[in-house]
Amino acid sequence: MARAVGPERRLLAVYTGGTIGMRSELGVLVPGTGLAAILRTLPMFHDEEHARARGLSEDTLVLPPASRNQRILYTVLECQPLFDSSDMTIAEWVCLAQTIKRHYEQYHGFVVIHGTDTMAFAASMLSFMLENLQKTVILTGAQVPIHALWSDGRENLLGALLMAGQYVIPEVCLFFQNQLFRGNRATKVRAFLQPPLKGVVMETFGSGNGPTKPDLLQELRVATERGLVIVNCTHCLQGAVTTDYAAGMAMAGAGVISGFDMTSEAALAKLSYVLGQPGLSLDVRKELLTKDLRGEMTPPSVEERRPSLQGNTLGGGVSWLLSLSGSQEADALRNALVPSLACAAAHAGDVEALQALVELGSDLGLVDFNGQTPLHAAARGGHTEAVTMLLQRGVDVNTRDTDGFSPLLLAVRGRHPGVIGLLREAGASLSTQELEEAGTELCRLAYRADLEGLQVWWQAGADLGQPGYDGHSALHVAEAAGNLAVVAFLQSLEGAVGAQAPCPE
Ligand code: ASN
Repeated sequence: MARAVGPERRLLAVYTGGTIGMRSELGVLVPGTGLAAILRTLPMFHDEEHARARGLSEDTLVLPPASRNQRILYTVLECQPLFDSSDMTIAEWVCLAQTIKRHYEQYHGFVVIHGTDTMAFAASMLSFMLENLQKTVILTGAQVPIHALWSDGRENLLGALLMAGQYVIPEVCLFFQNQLFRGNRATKVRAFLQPPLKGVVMETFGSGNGPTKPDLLQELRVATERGLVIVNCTHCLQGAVTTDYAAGMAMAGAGVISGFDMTSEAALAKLSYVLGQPGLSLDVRKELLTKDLRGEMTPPSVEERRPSLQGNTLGGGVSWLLSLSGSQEADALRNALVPSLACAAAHAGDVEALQALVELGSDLGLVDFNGQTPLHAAARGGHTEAVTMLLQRGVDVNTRDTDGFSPLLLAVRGRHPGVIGLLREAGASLSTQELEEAGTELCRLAYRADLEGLQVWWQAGADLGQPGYDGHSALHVAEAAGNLAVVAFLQSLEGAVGAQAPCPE
């Protein structure tokens, strides 16, 4: 990937349809024409003054300056007909590839505006069809129409235009939610696992094995850390979910609960039953799911239960460290390994392992390769006992990792109110950078009526009136989306917008 040079970069934006340009007709969303006309009215997509001064043709739009010496000009080519991408087939993607080929010489790069349902298929197809590609091709789209008050479409399309305009990436890429993916390495999973979903039954292969793609496992991990309960059932008619394979172990490592030999039907009923029980903690619910309640499953006997790999590795690692003799080399090795081991122990909530490290004379305030202390790891994992222990040992509550994130921010992301409370009492506060970046996230939560998500930000001391990237506040977004509970919550905060959770004494 190289930075593109030259004062003007010309892009072709091929608009194939998708939610980004859809309109509501008789209560359903249908592909909408005239995307270029909408973009022309949005200052973030068109600098009319510059276009006039430069005498640009009617069909050419120009972005406001993103860098001092370069302008990105683009033309929207609207396909006919426009598609909901679930109606697109190989024939349409061949047509799309031909369109890019026809205009290849005229433009520096290409943005394909596409529905999200089959965007990953389209990107994969194009990556094979566009042979010897020397220019950037980026697909993007949205979950919400671009003309709505809050829409991810504006961020996505602007990001795609900027990436395609400013960089030469001779590949088919996909840009979504601030991330650039290789086109044939993307999968649509995002709406999946998001609130208000509380539980999921997953059907996997063989003895509970699934793909071990790091991005998929990361999505699962983030969801389970946020409190989503995921039960893993095999789609095979016989046998049970085990951790015999690395692929199965990866699922367990991501916090997915084994459904052993339960049928998916029983798992769904049990999950609904357990989640519906009032007043239970998340841990108790998870525990119930692994127990045989009505003869629905055969949990392994105690002897069969193997300690988790994490436990083994940690326990083994710590005792091995303890056994190292005091030579200079051994000490150096120990010092190098301690921060990572301590973070792993903290992430697993393994207070005993942390204690063993302390007895070894280790400093639990040291940072690992990501600049994280064990407090980051324990906060992210939601382990109040480990957090308490680390705070008592004087680990700095406001250390920022290499991304600038504090333990408090990780606890907010993981939605761990208990940990947030402890960190705030110990004097943790979100940095200006963390607070500024919260605005867009708050709007997203308000749009999704995710009250719990907003509450943890408030508990962490964020200003819930912080505007998102387009200047709207969470309250505006909640009002426009008709999310009354969120509106009531935001208004109930002292002074409505702008209120902050009091910092504990
Ligand atoms: N059904 C839409 C499509 O794929 C979904 C979207 O774009 N978000 O065209």
